[in-house]
Amino acid sequence: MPKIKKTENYFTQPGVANIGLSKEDIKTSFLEKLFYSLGRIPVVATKNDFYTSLALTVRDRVFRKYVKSLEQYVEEDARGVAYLSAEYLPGPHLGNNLLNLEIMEETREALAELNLNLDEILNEEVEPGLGNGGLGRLASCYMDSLATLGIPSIAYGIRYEFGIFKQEIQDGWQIESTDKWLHNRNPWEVIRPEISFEVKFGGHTEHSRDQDNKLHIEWIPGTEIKGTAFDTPILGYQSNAIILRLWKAEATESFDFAAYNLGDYYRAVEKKMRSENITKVLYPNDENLSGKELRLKQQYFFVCCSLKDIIRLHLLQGRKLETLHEKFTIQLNDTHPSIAVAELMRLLVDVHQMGWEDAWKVTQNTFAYTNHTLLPEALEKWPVNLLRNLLPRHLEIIYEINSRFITEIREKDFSGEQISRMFLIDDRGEPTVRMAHLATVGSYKVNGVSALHSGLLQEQVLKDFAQLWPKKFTNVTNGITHRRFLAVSNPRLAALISENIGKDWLTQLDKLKGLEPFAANKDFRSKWMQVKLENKKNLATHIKELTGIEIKPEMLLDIQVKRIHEYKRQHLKVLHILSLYLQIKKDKQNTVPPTAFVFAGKAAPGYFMAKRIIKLITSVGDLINNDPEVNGTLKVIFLPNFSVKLAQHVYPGADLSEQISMAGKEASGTGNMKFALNGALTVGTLDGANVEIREEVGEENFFLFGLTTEEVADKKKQGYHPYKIYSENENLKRVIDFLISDELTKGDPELFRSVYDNLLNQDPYLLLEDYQSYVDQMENVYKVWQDPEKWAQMSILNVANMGKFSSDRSIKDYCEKIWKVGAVKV
Ligand code: TH1
Repeated sequence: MPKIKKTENYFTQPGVANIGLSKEDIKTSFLEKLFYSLGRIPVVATKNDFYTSLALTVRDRVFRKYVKSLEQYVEEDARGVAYLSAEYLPGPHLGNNLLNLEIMEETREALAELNLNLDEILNEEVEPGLGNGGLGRLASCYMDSLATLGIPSIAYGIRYEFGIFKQEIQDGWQIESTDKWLHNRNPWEVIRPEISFEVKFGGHTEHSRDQDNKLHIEWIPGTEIKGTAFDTPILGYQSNAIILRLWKAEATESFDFAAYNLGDYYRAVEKKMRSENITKVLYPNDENLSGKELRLKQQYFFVCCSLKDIIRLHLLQGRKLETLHEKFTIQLNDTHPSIAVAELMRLLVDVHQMGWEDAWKVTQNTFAYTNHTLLPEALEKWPVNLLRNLLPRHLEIIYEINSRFITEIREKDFSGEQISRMFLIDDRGEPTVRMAHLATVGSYKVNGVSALHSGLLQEQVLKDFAQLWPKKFTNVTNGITHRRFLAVSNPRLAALISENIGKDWLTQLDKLKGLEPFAANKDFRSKWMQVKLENKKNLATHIKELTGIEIKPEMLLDIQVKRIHEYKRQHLKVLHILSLYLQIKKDKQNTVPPTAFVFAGKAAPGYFMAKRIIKLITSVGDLINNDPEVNGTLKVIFLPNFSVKLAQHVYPGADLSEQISMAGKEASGTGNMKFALNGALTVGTLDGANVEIREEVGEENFFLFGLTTEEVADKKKQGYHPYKIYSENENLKRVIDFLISDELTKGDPELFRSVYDNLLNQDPYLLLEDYQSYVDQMENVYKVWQDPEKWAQMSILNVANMGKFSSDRSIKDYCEKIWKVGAVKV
């Protein structure tokens, strides 16, 4: 060990590695990376070489922040958070790190002196698509805030070799291809070969008793694989850095040595490949179960590695396992990591010989669980038979937890029906384990992600548990990092804001409130709308590049970007667009302001209806964009391959944000916050966080429509008859009939028959019910749009009142309400 007591003593020595932040320092480091790390000279270097050199330059500086943070955490023996999530969507790292290091301009100048353009280099970055949508992006926003706020923390996940598929549109249909994000290597990560753990699967258990009649249970696995850590530092703003630790599956060293010795080389290699399969690919389903064995393997694999790592870190500090819950809290991001409850019990009881009661106390006081959805198809239930084959010991533990839990609740005042509803095992039909119940029983806190959703969680899905343990339940409304989604992605608006109210909003988003008086200032409004127009020009250029379609930046940009799902009702927007189209074509009435409707989002590859909806959008687009009678007024665009990177171009250019899910279905939504933060007005239902956004910005600054959650429930109880609505609303009837018309389907009458039939017969998400109220509210939107001063005022007031939706606030809520963890400032 070198004699360095504090890293600071090292960094400040003269002549030590250049990690300075001046323009000259950056230029020198950048060239050093190009020469010494890549072995390149500028004349032959590619754009990617330049990107990699800059990324490595920046990474050094981020790691310098990280080691300092780590040193402090260790010194203070601080209580910390471990965040377990099967998904992350960090987005491009480079721009965000430059902002957080406050060297954006220095870097721009350093590169300019080398005749290089920073924006072009930023554009080279391929983002890690290690998540499906909101849930993964939320985890990444939380990492930004954890780092910024100086919360001792580490985030664990899976290093998928192939992230979310790449979406192309061919002939109007979604076509998937693999996402090779590691293709050009990943300069942000560092492999940690020394941090690796064995993970067992299959086999059976053996029960025996020792002389003292103490029961010992041994799990004799069928196979073993190895998980190795890959660390990516995530830097906060002017602050600490934390680690995102992702596990990659590999064959164990000794793997099938026997087969190899026998000369069966190919079999050995085949087994190696099978081990590596576990972290090959992200399951591309958002809020829908695949129920596949490999998915459960992924979940257990990363949970097992992460818990072993947490225990290692705990013991490394010279502590006892009995105090694990005092030093660590582990947050479960949905039920995807919930097998952790059984795994921690196994590690404590079987491996570390702790008694069941003590182990259960530690476990129950360590975990906290966030629920992100009430959709029945997204509530994880693993078949008992699958668990028995894959994780036989865990199944025994789950049965034991179940039986002790039932004994406990039988003593309370619960009906037989309630008790069986609370079972961890659902044995109506094929027996399954209800993972949400396992997570709830095994945690000290359970939270939903918006006020509405947390309420519904306690009234519906986990009602009996909320009655049993009312204090266990709480709400933490989601938030977003305004640094990425305003400061980095919308520099024009960020500059205008800072010029007028200073820069404090970067760390205290509430300060945006200071914009409120400016809403009445005509000069400011004009600057505000000028910024928006510039952003719209940018977006228009992007749209042209991606789709070939031209739009005028003065048009109303009416945007819906999110995963394609029936409950999110992209097809309700389509019905509205068709009603406008038919008004122009059939009624010869053209009163709509020129509007471009922009959609983007991926459909799960196996989700028939979602893929049809994409085809519906693109077909309506083809019809409208190519019809000279309407294409001066309307444009319909589907942007392929929605990602964080693309999102950062979209939000700044939006005028209108579509948040139109059926009430009670969208747990929170976070896109809604990103749009409003960038000055878009929202048309939306009282769903998820829309409710709170509307509360904050004021009802007069929000375009509301549709049934409430309660009204939805009543309507369904009374018996819902979409056909009746259809036959009584002439305008709607014309729109629905158009879905199967030759004009739209171009000779394939079956093309949208499934959509048509679904709406007329079931319409489970009440599109027809909410249709008229939506169309009416859109009329109102158009009225306000015709009054630019009014629109500008509303836009400013929206931004001014977004303070609540910073992920800094969410993380502070988690710290206070759940984690009881404090900041360690460096
Ligand atoms: C989303 C919710 O749909 C969304 O409303 C919320 O804002 C977001 O989580 C963050 O809280 C969810 N995504 C998934 C993905 C899977 C399973 C459940 C959910 S809930 C795979």
